[in-house]
Amino acid sequence: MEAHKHTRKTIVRLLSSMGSAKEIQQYLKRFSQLDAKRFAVVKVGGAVLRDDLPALTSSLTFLQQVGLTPIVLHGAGPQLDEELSAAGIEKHTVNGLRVTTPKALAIVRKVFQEQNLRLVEALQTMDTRATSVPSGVFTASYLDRDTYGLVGKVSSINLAPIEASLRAGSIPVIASLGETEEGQILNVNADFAANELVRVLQPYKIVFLTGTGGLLDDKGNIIDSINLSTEFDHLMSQPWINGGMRLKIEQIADLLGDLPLTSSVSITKPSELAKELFTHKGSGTLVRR
Ligand code: X2W
Repeated sequence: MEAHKHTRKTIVRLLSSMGSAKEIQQYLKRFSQLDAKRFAVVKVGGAVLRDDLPALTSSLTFLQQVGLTPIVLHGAGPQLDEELSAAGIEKHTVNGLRVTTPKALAIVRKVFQEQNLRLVEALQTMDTRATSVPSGVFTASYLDRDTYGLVGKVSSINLAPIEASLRAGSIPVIASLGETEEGQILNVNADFAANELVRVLQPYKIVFLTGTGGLLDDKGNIIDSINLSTEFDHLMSQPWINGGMRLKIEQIADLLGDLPLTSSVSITKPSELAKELFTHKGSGTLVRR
């Protein structure tokens, strides 16, 4: 691995404002010992790319400077809303998924590519190695063509571009576009794509970066942690749990069931990524089973 820009000592000093030097060192050691593929998958929502790009790029830069390379997968929901609406295409979703017509797909492809390059270029401007992987990872099949149109579900994953990027110590930045065996590009929901990638890679940390920075309780406060084995039923019976959150928790529960017990899922915001990774207390919402 190439010489790091900061020595471990400087890093520990930097981080010690967040937690004790000892715990930070423990996490650094644990993460550096993992196979690169198994460190972390970070899913970045389109809203984060829109509203919080500087914090996102500095957090990812910081990880690279301590010798860690996360795998980044991003969405582009709000950007798609905007561009499709500007093109006069009305938004229509079923079960939270965007019904995608051939005319819409052309815009979906363009927007995904633009957003992908935007993040890669923002990283490269900070001298952070990042590789654009806008397609070629997810083989997909039609989810239900009659209902959703050109929307895919992941059927297999090609790790080659991700592995090549990791070998070079470069952050793979992946868009959630899929492609059928016949070469038809399909629109894939970025959370679904992230979940499938995680199932294949079995990483230690799975982090969803969102605008809210965690799951919110009835008073709008971030829930620190959820232990699914003891709290799932209670949580699901709460009247304030809305549809989107219910779906997210169900998806995470499902995902955790397919992962080793050492893996955890958290939802936080870009500026708190290091705190989430390197401190016991973490940040945002930690979900465990
Ligand atoms: C999503 C893909 C983008 C996405 C969409 O068209 O909005 C489907 O709904 P976020 O920002 O992570 O939500 N695809 C099929 O998921 O982006």
